[in-house]
Amino acid sequence: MSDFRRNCIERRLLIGTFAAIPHPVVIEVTAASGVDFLCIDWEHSQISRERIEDLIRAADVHRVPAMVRVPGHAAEDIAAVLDAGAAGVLVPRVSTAEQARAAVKATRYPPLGARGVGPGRAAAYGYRIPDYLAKANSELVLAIQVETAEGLANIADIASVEGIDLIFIGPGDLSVSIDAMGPAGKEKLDAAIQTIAKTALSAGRAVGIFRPSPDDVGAWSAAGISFFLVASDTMFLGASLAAGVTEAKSQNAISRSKKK
Ligand code: 3PY
Ligand code: MG
Repeated sequence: MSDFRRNCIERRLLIGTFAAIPHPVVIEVTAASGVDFLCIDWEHSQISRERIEDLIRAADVHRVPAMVRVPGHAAEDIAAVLDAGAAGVLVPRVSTAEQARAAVKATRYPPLGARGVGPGRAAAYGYRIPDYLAKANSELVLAIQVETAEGLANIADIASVEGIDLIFIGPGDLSVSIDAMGPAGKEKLDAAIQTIAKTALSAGRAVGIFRPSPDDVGAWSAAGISFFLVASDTMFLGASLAAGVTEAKSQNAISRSKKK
């Protein structure tokens, strides 16, 4: 089993971030930051299928596991990123046990699933297909996102699907779906997150969540959540730029309103 999958399953604290900028330099900078893993976001960015392979390659240079959030449930997309060498997949908007079973089928080789065999990068372009087939099912992480009212209602059935490693909570979509947006919806949203986490943990699944900042990672880890995707490369870049510019402006002795 890969260290990444073992750490996920054994619920060790894992801190990662989303990669939304389609350039290998950004992946290398992110990988060198100390993250435990990163997740290339094909759902909510303009990263192309071809570019994903180069981004995974850049993460591999630093030996940082790179998983990919696929745009939807298509088996072809899951196969494409795994063939490119992704360490796992994150499948968004899983709302039923049937959808969870389809994700398992697309991710795992027989007898667990029905993934097709191909000479992609993951199998050393065909040189090591038997080696890859022997280890893929035990090495690849399958995380599914529960982030809809329907998914919340079906969480017990979803979490019981064999072959799923991790239930990942998407608080943004969940808040919209259950009508719990903004400060007014915080209590309702937190209760829904707790329900998903508790149910998934008692079904033996690890639990992950997206947080826009690291501020409450400690609080959510106390609820048994072990896998965190904290913000994204674009969000960290924006926050860091804004803080730097604000600081530089605050130090400037020249008044902006001074007349010529
Ligand atoms: C959400 O919050 O909806 C997400 O998908 C976060 O990754
Ligand atoms: Mg979402």
